[in-house]
Amino acid sequence: MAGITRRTLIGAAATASLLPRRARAASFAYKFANNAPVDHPLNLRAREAAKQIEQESNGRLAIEIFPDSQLGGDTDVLSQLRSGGVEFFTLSGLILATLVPLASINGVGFAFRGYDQVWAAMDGELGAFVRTAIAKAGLVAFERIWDNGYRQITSSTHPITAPGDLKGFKIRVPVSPLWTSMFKAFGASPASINFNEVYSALQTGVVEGEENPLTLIALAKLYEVQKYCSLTGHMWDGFWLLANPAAWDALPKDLQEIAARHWNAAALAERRDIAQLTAGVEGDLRRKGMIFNAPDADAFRATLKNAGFYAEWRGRYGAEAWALLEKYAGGLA
Ligand code: X2X
Repeated sequence: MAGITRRTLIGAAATASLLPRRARAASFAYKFANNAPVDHPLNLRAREAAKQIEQESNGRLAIEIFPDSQLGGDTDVLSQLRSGGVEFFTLSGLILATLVPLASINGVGFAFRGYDQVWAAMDGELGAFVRTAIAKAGLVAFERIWDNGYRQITSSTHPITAPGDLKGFKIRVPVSPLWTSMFKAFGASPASINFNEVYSALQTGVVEGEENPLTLIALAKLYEVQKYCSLTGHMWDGFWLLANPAAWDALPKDLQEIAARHWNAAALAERRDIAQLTAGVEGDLRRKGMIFNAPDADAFRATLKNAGFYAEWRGRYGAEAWALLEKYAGGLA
């Protein structure tokens, strides 16, 4: 009965004897954790979907959203999800890769040339291949991945205009082997830090820079502690919505259908929101004082190739997975 709260059980026990047998449908109160700011589209759409799920299920499935890493940093919440302390969690595939190595494949540097390739791959065979690996590791992943975005590098010390500017650069990266490997290939000094500690790590100068989509640089107010924004677009990152398998299996089929339908629709709506926000956010960040530059991606791709980065990761993911990536992104190594 993982995931059913004490409150629900006590409530159910108190009323069960008063109700005819048929009406004694179980009700479920589940938690949904994420690292995004309260006003990020992920949270707007998750709240909206949770409301619809509760209404359509006549209150049998109530989902409380915990935004902004309220339940802990990502690697900690991943443990809570696995143990059943949290029932739903959106997590970057690259961080999920600490458990499911294949899940970082969409983040291979400079692979996807645009959103057409991203959604074709993630809604197509590459995404299906990753979800199979996630299922084998014992977690439930919903079909539609949510958008985080193309990632850009910010810095308090200097803009990144060419690969050489990354040499010795103290950059925060999320906790993920692929991120660390990529920035090491550029000669940078990456430090693995969960998102809930990024603002203070930048503020206190523990690191000089970080990288994130423009929407998060704006919504998490990273512009307050960063000066430069270099539009490297060095990888695309998305959030898999995951469920604890025991909590998911405890739901009757009709509740599973309702939840899956609304979660997947919310992911598609969130993708549109991010596209809209991203279109206007650079202007907002400039007005807040950030200095932008747009370096040439080809030079970065060539540096990774020469460092053996693509060959190494092809070996780690395996030929089959790599062929699926290249099917959508084009030849890499
Ligand atoms: O930790 C980050 O930088 C974030 C919020 O983009 C991810 O979830 C990977």
